[in-house]
Amino acid sequence: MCSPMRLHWAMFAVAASAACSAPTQKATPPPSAVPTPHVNDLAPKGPAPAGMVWIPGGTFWMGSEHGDMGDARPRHLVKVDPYWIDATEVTNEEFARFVKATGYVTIAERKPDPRDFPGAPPENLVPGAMVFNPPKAPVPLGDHYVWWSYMKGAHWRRPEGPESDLHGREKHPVVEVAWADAAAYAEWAGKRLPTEAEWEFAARGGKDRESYAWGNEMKPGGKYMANIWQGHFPDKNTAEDGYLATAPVASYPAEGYGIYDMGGNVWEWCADWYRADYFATLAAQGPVAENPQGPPDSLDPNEPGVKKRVNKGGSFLCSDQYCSRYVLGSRGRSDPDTGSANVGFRCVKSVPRG
Ligand SMILES: [Ca+2]
Ligand SMILES: [Cu+2]
Repeated sequence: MCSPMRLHWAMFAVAASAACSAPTQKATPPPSAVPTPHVNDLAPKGPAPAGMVWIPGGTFWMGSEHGDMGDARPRHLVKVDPYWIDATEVTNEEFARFVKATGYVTIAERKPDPRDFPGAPPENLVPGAMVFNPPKAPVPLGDHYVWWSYMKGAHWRRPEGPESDLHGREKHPVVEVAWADAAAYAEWAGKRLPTEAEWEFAARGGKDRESYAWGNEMKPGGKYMANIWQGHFPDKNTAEDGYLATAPVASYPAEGYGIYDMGGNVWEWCADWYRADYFATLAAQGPVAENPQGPPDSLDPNEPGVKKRVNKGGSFLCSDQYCSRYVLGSRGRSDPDTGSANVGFRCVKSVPRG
């Protein structure tokens, strides 16, 4: 746990990323033993659960060699079993149904327990979440607290704080949810959070090592394919793609498997703990990692004191100037106890074996 006034947003601190030096040693098996990436030729046994899409599973190259994203290296082969995945991010109206049915109170709405934050001044122990608070002029990109702040009274129903509401945003992705809130929703829905491998396999849409969920071209035909950031980050958002902040889910074309918003809009919580060296560990263990569930613990070398969960997909704040995490295979991470204005989730469902 961490102090609510000292929240951890290293996933935005890419410019200062010392995490990008993961070891890249890799056991090289003889060529004949290297499995071929493929998508299973497997049809579902029953009808699709409402709002979900069939992912047949298979073997794929996971990770990215893009830029300085050291934690996304090396590319390594991963095998995943079939599953169902939500076609869209979980929306505000869907999350509202869960809250209404269960009376669930999200972490951002709960008063922090002083025992979890020894030494924190009492005035800081107030419920809240992280909001994006852009500066009026260009700023150095080394300190993300310049544009992120902890807002008292911000939570999923009031994403920008007490004065805000969800009017007109029923079909936008729910945000300001902590990891446990997302997991509680998933359990209620008879689903679960995806592993990082399942998330990335689905985002790749059956294609091999493409750059984006929609292909290799950033703007095919000059059109934006995802809700990301245009303009000078973080002071000038031109919203050339139509949206300043979140967009209603499925506002952009469907990607490979018929799912939406796997690049941009909001980051999505995955089940896995985050370790910067996890891909290197898997690559060193053998030619194919089978259904990886994430490391048993977390280590972000930038913030070793904070255990983090994996986020995937980037958000409406991602741009090529700062954090181009809409690139397939890239990784984000954040403190699971904290909600943020640009982090949501979607769920998956396992397929019974046999
Ligand atoms: Ca945008
Ligand atoms: Cu980003």
